[in-house]
Amino acid sequence: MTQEIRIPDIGDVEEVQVIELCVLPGDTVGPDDVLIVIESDKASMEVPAGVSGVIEALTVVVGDDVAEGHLIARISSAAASESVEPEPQTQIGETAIAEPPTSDEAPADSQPETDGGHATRDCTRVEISVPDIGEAQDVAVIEVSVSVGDRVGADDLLVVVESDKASMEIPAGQEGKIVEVHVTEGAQVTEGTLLVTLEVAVGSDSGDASTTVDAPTTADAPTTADAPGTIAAPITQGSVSDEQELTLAQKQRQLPAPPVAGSKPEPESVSGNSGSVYAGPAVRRLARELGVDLNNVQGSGMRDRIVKDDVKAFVKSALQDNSTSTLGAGSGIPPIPLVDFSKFGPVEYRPLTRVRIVGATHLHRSWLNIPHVTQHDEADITELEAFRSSLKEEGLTRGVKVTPLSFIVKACCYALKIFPTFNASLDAEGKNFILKKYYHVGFAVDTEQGLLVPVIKDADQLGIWELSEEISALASKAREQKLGMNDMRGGSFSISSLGAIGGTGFTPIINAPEVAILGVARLTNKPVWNGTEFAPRQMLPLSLSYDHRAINGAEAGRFVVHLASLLGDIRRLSL
Ligand code: CAO
Repeated sequence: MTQEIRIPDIGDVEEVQVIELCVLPGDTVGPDDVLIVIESDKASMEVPAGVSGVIEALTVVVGDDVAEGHLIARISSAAASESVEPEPQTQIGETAIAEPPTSDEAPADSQPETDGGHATRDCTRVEISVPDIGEAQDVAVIEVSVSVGDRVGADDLLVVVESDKASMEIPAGQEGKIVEVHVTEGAQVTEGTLLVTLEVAVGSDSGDASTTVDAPTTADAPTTADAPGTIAAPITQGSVSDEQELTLAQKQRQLPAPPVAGSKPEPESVSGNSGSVYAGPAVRRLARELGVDLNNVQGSGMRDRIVKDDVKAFVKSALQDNSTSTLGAGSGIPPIPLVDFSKFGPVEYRPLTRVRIVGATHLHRSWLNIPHVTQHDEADITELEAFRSSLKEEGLTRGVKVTPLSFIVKACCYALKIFPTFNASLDAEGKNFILKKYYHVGFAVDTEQGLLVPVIKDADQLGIWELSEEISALASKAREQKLGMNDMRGGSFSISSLGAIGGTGFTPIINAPEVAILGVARLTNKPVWNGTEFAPRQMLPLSLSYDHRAINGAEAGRFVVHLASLLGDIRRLSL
């Protein structure tokens, strides 16, 4: 028989939009399986099938505007029925468009046709009571995990009870909908005390031998018209002493012994972590699924027992912490705690410029992704400086200032040709070098807005005058905020020169995805032993940071020694 599934009562809202299709034609669905998700400007709702069967056709697509009664799907089902309006399920944390119908106002086809208040045409009510609890006379209800209207699966926890020796979880044992909850937390109960009334589809496994699991049609279904099925709920038990003979209708899982009043619960292993936690199997299962270490969760139940809501609140709070902290989180990196500095003295908030924010992200990414090592050395540039001085006059005529940087760029290009893996990137899998056959050298410029790295294209093909002009032009453009994206793209190696400022060495951060960067510190006059005597030499500190995944220390050492030798004898730059 084909059943037509329509949009249910959506309250005051006239039209909602289909935002998700959760099934495809040919899919087999159960009553609780969601067919589509609809959304108004206030809430989203899941629309379940309401019946079991196979999807014949979906009659909506994502983006459709639909109203109450609109046909969603046709389901071929063994159960005889006419058009079905499934009960909407409101998503967690969102406002309902329409209140979900209570058991008394459920849609026509799922509404029990009462006979004596309990029997239905295709549903029946099952009373779930405290099962055999052995010798324990009275046990306390320490957790009620369901409310009226909740849909539960067979494994879903209804109630947790606790004696002075053990705690027991009482699951539903079958799929259905909670229509009455008869106990509250703290209540004393004993074997046979009525806990919950569940409405279950006839044909589902009620635990009653007269109910047939595979009998979906009304005609085949056994009638339970005169009395509600009453079953003792299956339980999962805690560390019950041997003399307690508990009847366990279903699977048994170990619970920690409940704490003696005022004492801590027994330690229990959670996901391989030892810890003293007081929580039942369902909570532990949820914690395992979400990767939560229960040792970190504060229980809000009786005697600090951890309940499901505590685990959910813990996850929510952890997610919020990660998304609000700008100081680093995620990837298992503990975030730096935010401190209210105004408690210690006056403070001022000054926003970072966009250049700084973008730069910070880039630097952070590189630092976190690349194992950096820095190799330090010194180049004797006494002869280079003498030559540079000799160019000063000509430079004035040309209107170009030649600084050590132009020679350093030139020397780097030479060294990169000898050591091609420094003018490279690693591929995504880290299994190949991508060797670049061009030499585009970026250099850091300190601007008011922050650090910018313009790129000298084909630096290897430029002479010292041209390099000096290019450096000066790009640095001016950077300081005037006139650099275009093209001026900063395509670098294959970078240089950061702090020589004009000072310092004896530093660790520059690699300009990823490049694999190396040269830091240059301030030139100093030093006495250097020449084999016979100490002579004053102009020594330039070099600091090469390299990606240790791509470059070995020995290679880095050779690169820097070679670079220093080129700078030490610039005649070699013409070879
Ligand atoms: N040792 C000693 N003096 C040096 C030197 C060094 N290593 N490098 C440059 N100088 C001298 C220059 O010769 C020049 O002296 P004169 O005016 O007497 O000729 C003076 O310092 C100023 O040079 P400059 O800064 O104008 O030119 P530059 O080519 O050396 O540098 C630039 C250009 C754009 C790189 C530089 O101005 C700059 O912005 N540097 C900062 C880079 C930076 O912030 N790096 C850190 C990034 S990572 O955190």
